[in-house]
Amino acid sequence: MTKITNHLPTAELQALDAAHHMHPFTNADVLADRGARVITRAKGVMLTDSEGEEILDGMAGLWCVNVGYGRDELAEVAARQMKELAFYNTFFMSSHVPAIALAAKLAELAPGDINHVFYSSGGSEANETNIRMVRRYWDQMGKPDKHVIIARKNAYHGTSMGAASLGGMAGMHAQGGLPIPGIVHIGQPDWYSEGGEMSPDEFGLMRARELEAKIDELGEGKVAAFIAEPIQGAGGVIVPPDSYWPEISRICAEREILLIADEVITGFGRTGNWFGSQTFSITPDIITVAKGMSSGYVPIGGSLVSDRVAKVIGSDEFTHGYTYSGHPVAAAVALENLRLLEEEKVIERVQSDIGPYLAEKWHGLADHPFVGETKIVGLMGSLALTADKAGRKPFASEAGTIGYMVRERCFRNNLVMRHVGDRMIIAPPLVIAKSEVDVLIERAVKSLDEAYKLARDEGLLKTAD
Ligand code: PXG
Repeated sequence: MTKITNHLPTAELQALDAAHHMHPFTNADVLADRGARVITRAKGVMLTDSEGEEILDGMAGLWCVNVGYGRDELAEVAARQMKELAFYNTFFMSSHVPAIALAAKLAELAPGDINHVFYSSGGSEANETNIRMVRRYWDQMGKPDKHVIIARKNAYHGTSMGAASLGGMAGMHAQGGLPIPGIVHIGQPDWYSEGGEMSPDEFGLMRARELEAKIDELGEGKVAAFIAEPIQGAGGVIVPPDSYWPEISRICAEREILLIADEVITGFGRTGNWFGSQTFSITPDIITVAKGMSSGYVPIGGSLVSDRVAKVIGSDEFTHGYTYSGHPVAAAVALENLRLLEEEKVIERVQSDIGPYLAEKWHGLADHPFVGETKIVGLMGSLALTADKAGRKPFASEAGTIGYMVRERCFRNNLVMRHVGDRMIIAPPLVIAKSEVDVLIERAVKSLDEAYKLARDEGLLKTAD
């Protein structure tokens, strides 16, 4: 066992945590009963907990630690920037060097005519900006009726009022009176669960054409924008069929609506390019970014905006902004993170080396009796658990029961692999080594084997009919 830093015993930490700390998306009573796993430090792709256990982080924190943990370069830049200029705002005709330098770098990296950034502290805030920005854009264009935003079921765009409304998670809409007015949802391109007898491409076209039908139903004069993640992340790493994005692009080109690509997860190398929009040949007007922008070392996000939209928005005062828009420490760390991604050729490696290496092993899991489908793009992958490989039918048990069983086994086997319903998902740091990929797969197989036996013994290997 490795030496652990001096801190309270785990049980005491867990008791204080349960007594005072309200966790996101957590039933506090269950947490109090089981106790949180307390992570104390991390290096590369490995986490260490308060018991000294070493855990392979197959989720890069929360889809964000792209350059891996423990990078001195980022810590040093943060310390330097705090000493030089810890904070200044970007309101009232002020600016500062880190915000300026990062904006210029983002403009260089972003695709097409996307050359502007409106900063936030994370993805939810950036999507709040987007809602106000696209509505304001059409107001300024003399079309104040174009305010409706079309989003998708099972999308995740954050948890603030607007962002959670854009999201298509029923459980979130059920809390807090959501969605807010002017946001509507169409179906998601999840062929495995919803494609029935259609081929993936037929289904992809069908789901894309729901956008066209929705625009017609509402009237083009009412629709401001369509928002979508290139690959749904929190929804279960749903990779759309090949036919989907080209058809969405056709519809967006033919209709007068803005396209917002939410790249909070797919940005900064996750799919093997700087942006998922490049991987799928999407031409958005706005890109939502956060997470990998700073590799999660500091909170920062933003809306990357096209020349066309920025010109209109900039022609009058946009009454919007956050105290921490372009925070100097966050901006300096993000800039250094982008330097690391670029100079160490991390993204090229995802595309042509570690990505294909992981993909081959990941697809190998399709032979496991528990696995119905494997999907992976760059370093984000998912697998569908099943008791019926050919029929793609869901389990008879409540959705997520089996996924949770596998996740529990992973937890015990020191692998962070998440479940979304009965899909398992991974998104490791982009710097993961081949030997670490081997460990990830080994622990995943062990966990699948154990959970499969457990499910069989408990009579849970049954499909719903
Ligand atoms: N858009 C997308 C596509 C996201 O994945 C957000 C916006 C919101 O970002 P902030 O920084 O406000 O959290 C996200 C965040 C999960 C999980 O369970 C995913 C996210 C956040 C928390 C949990 O997979 N994604």
